[in-house]
Amino acid sequence: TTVSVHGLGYVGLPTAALFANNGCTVYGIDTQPDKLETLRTEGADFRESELNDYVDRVLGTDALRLRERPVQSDYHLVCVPTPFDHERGAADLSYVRAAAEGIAPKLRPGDTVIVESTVPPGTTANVVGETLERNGDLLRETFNLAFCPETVLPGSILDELRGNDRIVGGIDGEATAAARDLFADAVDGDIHTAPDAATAEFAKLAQNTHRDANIAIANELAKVARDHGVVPRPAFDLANEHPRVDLLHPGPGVGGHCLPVDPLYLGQHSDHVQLIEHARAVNDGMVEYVQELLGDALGSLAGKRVAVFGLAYKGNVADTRNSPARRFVETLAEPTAKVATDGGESAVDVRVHDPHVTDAAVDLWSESAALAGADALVFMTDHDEFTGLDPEAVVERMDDNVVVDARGLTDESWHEAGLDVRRL
Ligand code: SAJ
Repeated sequence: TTVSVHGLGYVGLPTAALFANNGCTVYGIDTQPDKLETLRTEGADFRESELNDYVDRVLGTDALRLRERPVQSDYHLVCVPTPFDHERGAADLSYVRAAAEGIAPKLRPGDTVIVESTVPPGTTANVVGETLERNGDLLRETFNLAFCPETVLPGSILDELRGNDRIVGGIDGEATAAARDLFADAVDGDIHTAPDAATAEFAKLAQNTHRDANIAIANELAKVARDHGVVPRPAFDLANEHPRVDLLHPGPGVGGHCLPVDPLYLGQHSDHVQLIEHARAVNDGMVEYVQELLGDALGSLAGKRVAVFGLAYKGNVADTRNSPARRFVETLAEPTAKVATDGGESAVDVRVHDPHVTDAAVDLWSESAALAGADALVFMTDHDEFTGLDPEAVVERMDDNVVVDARGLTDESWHEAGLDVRRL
């Protein structure tokens, strides 16, 4: 079986390796020559070493060949980005269209095109189907077209890629069966067939919307708990003792490139997204709430030095896309965050420390330099490194003693060390 994977990002490249490691001949296609060159010379560069080995094992061999342009294949998998265009309030499908335009002239009767990129319901049948038909010689009935969403969790991509169940939905029964055959051979999870492509597209968006809304209820309950003088997390643990209750973790908001945008795709052709939109707003508002906690604890932010621990969007990853921590740092550093004092304006001195992030546009400090002389320490990401911190050593380095813990990393010992901890 020959498989072309279009788009070699964090989903496409591991997916290409999956099929190459399972006996298929795979063409990894990416329109960026630089990316291909880097892959050829340096190999995979994920933060998951097992995944790098898994990719590197087949990269550059006959099993996984890198190409800049589409080639003929039994299967074409589309794994390109579909960012949300906030100005238009719609998904940007230009990369999906471009991939389909490239595939169309190579398509033979009986070949199968599978979309993996997250898209608004209807995109596979309409946008991709029409683009393939318009740019090639084949009628829709002669090739197979299906949607099969990726569900890998950044941080455990390899395990999830091989182990997760998959949903497949074709534009007809034949397409569903063809897509099912491909994945059934390669993954350990079950394959669930959807009645059509739009249902599969919807199911993917429903998964991330469900998670986003559940984090929103956790965040709202955490704020309400604090209003009642109740510390949220112990209260949540108790509530979760009930067999049908499963509150998620409150935090400084929801980042990454999936949860903050996927729910918005559902609003593209529907006027019934009230709770979904509100959940988004609650999660986005958490950055401001953490700032309020900090302001309340310090009195005034003017001229204060604040150590921010964590810039990544979640624990143990290096990714800062849509990160609440990044937004928090940017707003603290903004001129509006400067508070007028007698001598004029005095900015907040923000020192960010993140042991995972390397390529940030934000200046990064070592742990000890960030803490030195700090008035406050704010935990914005739940990296493992932070749970091991010794509160005695922290209080020693700091000037003042304020800790805002937006991730539930501190326990009683932080209070006992003399720190004024504000916990979300
Ligand atoms: N978060 C909380 N509280 C929680 C859980 C998460 O505040 O209890 C925050 C995280 O800190 C982070 C954000 O939510 O900022 C998202 O993190 P995540 O680990 O929930 O999810 P992602 O965005 O890394 O990956 C999600 C996953 N979707 C689901 O779990 C339903 C993953 O399986 C998908 O493949 C991925 O989106 C995707 O590509 O769509």
